[in-house]
Amino acid sequence: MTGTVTRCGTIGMVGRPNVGKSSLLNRLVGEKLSIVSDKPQTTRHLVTGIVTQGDTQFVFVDAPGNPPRLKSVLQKALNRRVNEAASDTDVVLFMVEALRFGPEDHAALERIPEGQAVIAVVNKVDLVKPAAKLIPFLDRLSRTHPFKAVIPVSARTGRNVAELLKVVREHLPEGPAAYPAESLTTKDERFFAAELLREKLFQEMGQELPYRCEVVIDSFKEDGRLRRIEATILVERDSQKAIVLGKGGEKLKHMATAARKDMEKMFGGKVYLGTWVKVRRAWTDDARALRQLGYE
Ligand SMILES: Nc1nc2c(ncn2[C@@H]2O[C@H](COP(=O)(O)OP(=O)(O)OP(=O)(O)O)[C@@H](O)[C@H]2O)c(=O)[nH]1
Ligand SMILES: [Mg+2]
Repeated sequence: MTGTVTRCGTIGMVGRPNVGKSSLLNRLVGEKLSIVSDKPQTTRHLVTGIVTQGDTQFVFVDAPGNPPRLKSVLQKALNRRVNEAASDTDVVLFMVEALRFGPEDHAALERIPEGQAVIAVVNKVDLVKPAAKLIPFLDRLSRTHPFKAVIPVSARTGRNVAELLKVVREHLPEGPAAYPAESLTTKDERFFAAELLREKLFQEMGQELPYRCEVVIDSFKEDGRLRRIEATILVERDSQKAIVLGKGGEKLKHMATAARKDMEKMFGGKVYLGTWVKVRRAWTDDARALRQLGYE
């Protein structure tokens, strides 16, 4: 019931890469919306996750990890997205990993404009043993910035996530819901199709290659209950294309199958997924190519 909502607001999720922003978004919404990997800089888009609970609607905005070094045009575009999540929202969750606060975390905190309401979220507390080790860390963190609150959580186990929602609610503006109560996101299936395939590249390829890859959906057609999706993986060099394909195309086949299964689960119906690999030289540093790929 949209009419009963009395609080609604946007919550930006920022922090250095790999602290678990996307994992927390997924935990909060209860659906896997944002792709996750153990490699930094997995997220490249602003992914909205909507939670409607009682009289409150939370609109979370998962952002890319604060780019550690600004080299490419792509990283500059990611940086603008971080700024958007940090500035154009009602509240910011500044995320760090338990027992770790380094220069990259500091840089991410600096990016949040003065006067913005910031809640520090200390993630991955499931890794802290014994738990008492966390206390001095929380204490030190709370002295680095006038945070509204410092909340330890685990996106992995869900620990304290309900408490986090309670605290966030206190900082949301009053007003009616912006979206129907059953909405989970503002992104469409085409977006998630590209993301799920990109996730497999992050999970299966080596340390450098995922950063040279992008996924473009060439066509997305609904044919009765079947979704026919054609996707192209862009790489920067022929040698990278060979690695993505693997021997006899086996690697690509394996990744495409995993992505297709995830899509079927998310969309609740059969998917045909056709995949190609194409070389687009230096796309990560080509402003025109990036604009065409949706990085304004
Ligand atoms: N043990 C543990 N691992 C976690 C937790 N949350 C996330 N992770 C792991 O941390 C890694 C990074 O998680 P992501 O959610 O992709 O992190 P992110 O901050 O969105 O990263 P970027 O998009 O690259 O900025 C993954 O391997 C996750 O499985 C947690 O609460 N506990
Ligand atoms: Mg992420």
